Amino acid sequence: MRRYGKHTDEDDIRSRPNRRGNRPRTHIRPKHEDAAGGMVLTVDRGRLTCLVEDRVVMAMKARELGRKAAVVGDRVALVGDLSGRKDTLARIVRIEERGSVLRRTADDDDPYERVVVANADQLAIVTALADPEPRPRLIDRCLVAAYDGGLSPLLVLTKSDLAPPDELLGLYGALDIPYVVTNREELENGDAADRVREHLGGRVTAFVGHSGVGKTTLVNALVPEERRRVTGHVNAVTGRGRHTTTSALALPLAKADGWVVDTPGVRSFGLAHIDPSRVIHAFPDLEPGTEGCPRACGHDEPDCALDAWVADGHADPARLYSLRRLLATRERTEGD
Ligand SMILES: Nc1nc2c(ncn2[C@@H]2O[C@H](COP(=O)(O)OP(=O)(O)OP(=O)(O)O)[C@@H](O)[C@H]2O)c(=O)[nH]1
Ligand SMILES: [Mg+2]
Ligand SMILES: [Zn+2]
Repeated sequence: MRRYGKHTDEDDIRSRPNRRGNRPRTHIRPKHEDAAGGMVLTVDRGRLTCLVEDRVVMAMKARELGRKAAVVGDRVALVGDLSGRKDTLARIVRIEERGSVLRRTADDDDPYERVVVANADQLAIVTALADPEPRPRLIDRCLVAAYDGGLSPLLVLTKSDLAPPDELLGLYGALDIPYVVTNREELENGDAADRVREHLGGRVTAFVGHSGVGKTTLVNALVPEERRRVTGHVNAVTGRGRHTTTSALALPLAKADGWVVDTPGVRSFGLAHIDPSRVIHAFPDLEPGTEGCPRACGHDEPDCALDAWVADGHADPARLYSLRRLLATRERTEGD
């Protein structure tokens, strides 16, 4: 598939040359032979910061795109001033088809779906081992969203200098999800970035998790100079004056070997858009146990086969508890 190629519309014979202020009078779209390919790095109200080749270019969406929104991670076609010089503004004339979409709702009963990031291949679920306390509930929800959106999960457990990872690894170790454990010292000597980087090559990885778990700290360790280059400031993470991230930001890894996307901390990861019958796919340790379930089992009924499966020692009871809690919250909010 051509992602960055030049683009010609076939139905634009009557449109005029695309001079400033000289728009075609019909619905016919102007020709964008000069369009260049770019990646949306961050969005601030109507302003989109894009990377075009190696230039950081500010852009706005062309009116012809209508209501379709470009989001972080989108591959777009741009025309106009692509110099990247101060006070220039390019136009986004096309949003390429998305390879994946990570969505969430604020809560399970919130009908408003937001796209967190487009085209991500991997979801790094960042959880601090302490400060803030780990909450498996959010991990489970992120796993559901990842599997549903076509992203593969990576578990990143931070702050092992404050608490040991054993309990969480006990819960998620059986899932065959790749994981990395990091701490303060390894952040400082570069080991944390190195170990995380082993999982990032050639992919677009979105970092999600509660506020304060260390997403930005880790992203900054992975791409030390990129944030400043793209946003013009460092967003210094210092003890008391900590900056909480307010919008998603995609940054290229060195040698064009993939991308990392820092995202704002979430309180919950609403799954209103996901069919409850798909939730079980995020519990691969339990899924084989559903073979003995009655048809259309909701997995919280008396004849659900999962109780026996867990009682026989095939999976951790805490995981069945997690599944049922997740299904129950989903159901309750759907009912009202
Ligand atoms: N002790 C310890 N502190 C850490 C570690 N990683 C990050 N921190 C600290 O945790 C605090 C929060 O880090 P951030 O990187 O801002 O967290 P975040 O996930 O980006 O938070 P939001 O942007 O609000 O979502 C900072 O004070 C970091 O210095 C770690 O491994 N160990
Ligand atoms: Mg942050
Ligand atoms: Zn069942």
